[in-house]
Amino acid sequence: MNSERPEERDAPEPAEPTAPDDRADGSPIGRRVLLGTLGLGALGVVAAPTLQRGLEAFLGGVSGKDPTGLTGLLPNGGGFRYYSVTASVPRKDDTNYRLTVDGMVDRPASYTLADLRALPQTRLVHDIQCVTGWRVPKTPFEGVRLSTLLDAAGVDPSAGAVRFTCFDGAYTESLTLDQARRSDVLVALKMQDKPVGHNHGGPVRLYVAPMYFYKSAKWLSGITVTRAVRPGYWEERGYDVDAWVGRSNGRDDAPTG
Ligand SMILES: Nc1nc2c(c(=O)[nH]1)N[C@H]1C(S)=C(S)[C@@H](COP(=O)(O)O)O[C@H]1N2
Ligand SMILES: [Mo]
Repeated sequence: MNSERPEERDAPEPAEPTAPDDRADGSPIGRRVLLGTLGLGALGVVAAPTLQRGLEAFLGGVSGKDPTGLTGLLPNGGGFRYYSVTASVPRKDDTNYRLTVDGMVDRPASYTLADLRALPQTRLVHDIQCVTGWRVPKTPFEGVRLSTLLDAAGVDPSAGAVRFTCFDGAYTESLTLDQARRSDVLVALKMQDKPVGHNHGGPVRLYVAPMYFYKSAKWLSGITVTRAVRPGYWEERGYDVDAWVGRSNGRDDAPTG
């Protein structure tokens, strides 16, 4: 990962679907040419806000360049970038949100938001670190420890991992059971002391404090206990399954958090 990535900057993003690499040297022509060859250039300009994500997710997949940083669209005051590998995500709320826990467990379960709020809540404050370089210091997350849900489900002794699925229909993540049982891994209902908003993966996202932010799956809908780790969305595209901040993905200079 080089340090020239535009997602490390706070400048507003242009409305046109140029890619980070194009903006880095001030010359968007490369990506426009690529869009043209796909026959999507004009459409991309008209429908930029929605289409950009799908396009860049796709282009990121073929270009192989820091794909987790390509879909950042809306820098805000807090320094976050919103990411989604899909063009749109359904909204879920108190009426229709469910989190299922299944797989190698004795007691599969389905939690509503009210169910999750009724469980003990843990608040953590650490720095957030995206693997592409941007970082948000001291960000509070609050929710139910993943270990609480795993204990409630009764994990089969021969299980070794946990797989996470999302109601965007595309993103997946995974942890080993040892990682999943850490006290700094949450099923988060709050971020920055507010309910997790839709763009940040609400109403419920995973929060894996010691790892790069791509582990923190947004729009969490399923927790499946499995025998072994199955690489997640970005991990099938080259990122480390063990995403410890500062110890993976070729970086050893990352700040703690
Ligand atoms: N479902 C889903 N979860 C996801 C992603 C995504 O595209 N889809 N992107 C990941 C990456 S690469 C990062 S850096 C963070 C971004 O979270 P934010 O949008 O709240 O800043 O979410 C992670 N979780
Ligand atoms: Mo990321």
